[in-house]
Amino acid sequence: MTGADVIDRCQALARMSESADCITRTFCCPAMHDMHRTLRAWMEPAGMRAETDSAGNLRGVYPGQQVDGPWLLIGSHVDTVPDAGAYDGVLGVVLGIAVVQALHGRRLPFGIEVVAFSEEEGVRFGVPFIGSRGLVGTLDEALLARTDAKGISVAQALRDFGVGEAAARREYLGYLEMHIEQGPVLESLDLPLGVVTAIVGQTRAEVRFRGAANHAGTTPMHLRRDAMAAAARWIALVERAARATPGAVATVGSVHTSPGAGNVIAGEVRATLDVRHADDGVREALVARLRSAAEMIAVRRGLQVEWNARLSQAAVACDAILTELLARAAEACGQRAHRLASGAGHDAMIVAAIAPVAMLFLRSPGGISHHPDEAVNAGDVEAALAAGAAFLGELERRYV
Ligand code: HGY
Ligand code: MN
Ligand code: MN
Repeated sequence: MTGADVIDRCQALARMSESADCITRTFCCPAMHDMHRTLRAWMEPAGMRAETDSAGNLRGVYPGQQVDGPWLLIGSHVDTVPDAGAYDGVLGVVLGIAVVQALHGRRLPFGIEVVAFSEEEGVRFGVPFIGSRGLVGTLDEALLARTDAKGISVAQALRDFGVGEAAARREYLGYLEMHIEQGPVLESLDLPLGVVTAIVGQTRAEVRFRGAANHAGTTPMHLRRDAMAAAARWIALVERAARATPGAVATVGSVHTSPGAGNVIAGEVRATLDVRHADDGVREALVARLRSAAEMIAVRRGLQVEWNARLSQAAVACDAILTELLARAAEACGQRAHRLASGAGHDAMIVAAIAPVAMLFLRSPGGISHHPDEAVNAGDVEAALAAGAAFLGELERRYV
């Protein structure tokens, strides 16, 4: 396959959406059925047996030379944020299939499993990594019981989707995730590829400010308990505190207000919080500060605040040996393997609990991601494909 073929496949998958006018594909949505059907139709001619596991992940199994040999896991996620681009996650799955297809049926000393993780973004249930948690065995009862905005639980969503059995437990020698960088670093260096050294840690939470809804015309300013005004004050403070913490990023990306009318004081505001830093201690200290700031603002204004933790994911280092092999593979294909950390979260963070992980980044034109203008260059995809194939060669030399 060429780089352009891979891009065409990503574009074909982008048409599978919950929305008619943009790309939105959340966990177990109907469009995910089309997605699986299409991925299966690509996996099977490449020599893979495709199966859906109990967490809704599609797994393409390409056995190795020995029945009981180790496995290399390659993949990424196929869910998206709302109004997404065509490449975040999907590209890594399509590239994984292409790398296997390029073997033309040749068996390696290890099997390969290409995985399309069902959920990574945390959009539908507020908690990310449902797919990779399923694969590593940490999709627990509490997470299965979590409900979406319509009151449907994760377990029910999986039942409604019609998932398969728990997949056979495999021993993985490693996990390779190929992903767009989603930032400007590689483009600024004029480099097609990069090798990830570590993925920063992240905290996600939902913060609820509860005040009192009342008439916007008759309630004097000093007698209000305005949840919106409190939330606004806190959001401004989130930005200030993150700016004052070198290396930190903090985002309030979504706010729901109720009752939500122009002439009613907001009685309740639910805000999301996403905080990231390479140093877990710094991240935790910043989150603690933001939490006490929310409490102070609420107390001063006679409101209640509720802090619902959604995720506290430690920073994860990529495996030194696999990363070195990946860099060597990229260099053997004539690329400079620039090392960089990932500010975005990836399934590799979760898979790292059961296997050494390595990540290859592809340059993101304009540094744009989580946006419909997300793009990738055909030449860079071709370079990634070559590096992926060379990585299999590096592993093969180690495992014979
Ligand atoms: O939010 C993230 O970092 C990733 O894109 N899911
Ligand atoms: Mn993403
Ligand atoms: Mn992603």
